[in-house]
Amino acid sequence: MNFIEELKERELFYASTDEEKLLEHLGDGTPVSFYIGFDPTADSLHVGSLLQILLMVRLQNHGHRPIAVVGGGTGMIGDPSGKSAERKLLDEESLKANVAGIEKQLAGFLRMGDGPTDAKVVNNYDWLSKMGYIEFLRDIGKFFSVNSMIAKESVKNRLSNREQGISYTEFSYMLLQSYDYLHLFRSEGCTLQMGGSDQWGNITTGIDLIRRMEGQGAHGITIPLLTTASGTKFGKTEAGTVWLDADRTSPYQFYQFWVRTEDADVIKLLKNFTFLPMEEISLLEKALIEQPGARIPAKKLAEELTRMVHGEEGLTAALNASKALFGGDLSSLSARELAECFEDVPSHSIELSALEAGIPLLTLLADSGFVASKGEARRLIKQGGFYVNNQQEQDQEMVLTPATLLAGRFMVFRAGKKRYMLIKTT
Ligand code: 629
Repeated sequence: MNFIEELKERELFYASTDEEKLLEHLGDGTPVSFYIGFDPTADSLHVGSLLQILLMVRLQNHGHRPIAVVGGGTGMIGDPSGKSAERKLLDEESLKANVAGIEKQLAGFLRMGDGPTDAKVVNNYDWLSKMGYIEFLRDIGKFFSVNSMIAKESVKNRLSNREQGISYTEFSYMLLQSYDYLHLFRSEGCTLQMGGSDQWGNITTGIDLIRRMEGQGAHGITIPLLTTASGTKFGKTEAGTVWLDADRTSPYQFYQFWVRTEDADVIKLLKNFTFLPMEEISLLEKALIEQPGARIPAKKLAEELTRMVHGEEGLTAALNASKALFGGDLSSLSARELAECFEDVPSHSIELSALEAGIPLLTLLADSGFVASKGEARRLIKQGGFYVNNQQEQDQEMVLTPATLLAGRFMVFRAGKKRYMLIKTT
């Protein structure tokens, strides 16, 4: 199956330059060098950029050569594509940290090296910063017509909006991205640029520039921007963006994001984000209809992606943490995982020094408000419905000490199947 067919089958095709020529180019037996750019707006990529990284992996699997461009230069300017307001400029120090973070992540996903289909990561600051202004206006600017620039979607939207205009800086962004493509065409033999559908204007101006300066054709492919069936923004939770960096979004939170995918979205996301064969996805689609409550496809999606981004270890940690609210073993969870799992349950703080002296269980149960009185606490324990750290506690006279603490900081009370309280030490 050719690359375009594969993209279409996976609901990943939006538009391309001449499809016939493109397929001929990709199918002529020699590796094609292609690129996707990522501006360093944060020190980590997120699930939206993950789709683009996987797109590079897909084409690399077809025997082609990925070039991941980190926009150390373009990131200083700010792409107006898809943005309704002028961007805040990042200071140099954060920019530098962001470039380093993103470079590292990209290299982790792609098969890197010096072979003909091995990937490389480059930073456009390296060539854009060397370009002088006069030289740029003379040699590059001459090939751009302001008349057609103002007709591009990214600029048009901001011109028709009186409050949110567009600065000359952002207006110039498409010239820089076009120059990148020309530079990579010349220095790397790069003949294909891909991106989300918001990048169409920037990609096609680059192709025009290559045609006019080099007299040769180059290609472009865009994929759809991610949306959810319910119209919410993809890749966001109440806690904000879902990042690929484990320090920003833990493997547990990452797993939870995917496992909560709505039924209406899950099959599309399996096609978009996983490398599972289509036959397997069809079986999951069947399971969605035949066992609607079991959430088999969402679990599979979460499992595949957590493993892809955080490894087998990250997946195991996420699965263990996901069982915490269902009576699972808590002893292996980190302080962070415990805090995240029990984020939404009531909590009560105690002094570590008091715990060191020993606190009778009945006293803490009543003081924390977990039960209304010591009498109620006695009844609960006697009936066998009380758990400390998900282990049944039947001793009414038990005295709590730091030995009971999880990760040196927490205790978890539970009544019956579901009612929890997190005890924190201070
Ligand atoms: C220099 C910079 C280039 C080529 C591209 C770029 C970045 C590009 C951009 N991309 C978005 C980003 O960085 O702004 N001008 O956040 C983002 N991209 C992935 C997809 C996208 C796009 O990284 O292309 O469409 C999101 O899905 O918005 O020489």
